[in-house]
Amino acid sequence: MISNKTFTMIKPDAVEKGHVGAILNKINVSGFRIVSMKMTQMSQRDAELFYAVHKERPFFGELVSFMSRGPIVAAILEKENAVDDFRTLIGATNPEEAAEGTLRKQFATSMGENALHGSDSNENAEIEGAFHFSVRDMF
Ligand code: 3AN
Repeated sequence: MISNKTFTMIKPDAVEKGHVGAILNKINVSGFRIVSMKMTQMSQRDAELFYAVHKERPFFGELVSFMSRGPIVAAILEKENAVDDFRTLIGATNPEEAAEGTLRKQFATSMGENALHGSDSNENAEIEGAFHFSVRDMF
């Protein structure tokens, strides 16, 4: 099934560097509608829960401390084929492998500090959106 929603976070590195406006503009002009959005900071526990699927990975501790070190911008986005189209827009996890014109190519600095999150499936988009937003914050 093709879902029309995905979930993203502009990560602490991109917020710290002042890239929020440029990233949101690129998201808008790429045809995504903002359904929900907020600036927030995840606690260490929030980050552990959000990334629980990665808890056995060697970079888990680094990922949790990075994602909780400063504010993020969390958003639910709507577009036809949202999950796949947004993954294409952000580019590969490793910015060195990210295609020209992608957000990670432009704004990410490393595998860990890679500027944005994008859900990898319709099911995870739903779970991740619900982690940050209640139904009354979806427009
Ligand atoms: P993506 O975010 O592209 O779906 P995942 O799901 O493989 O990538 O990884 C989740 C997050 O974990 C990444 N966004 C990145 O911040 C971090 N991460 C992945 N691989 C590494 C790594 N080798 N070293 C440090 N952090 C990593």
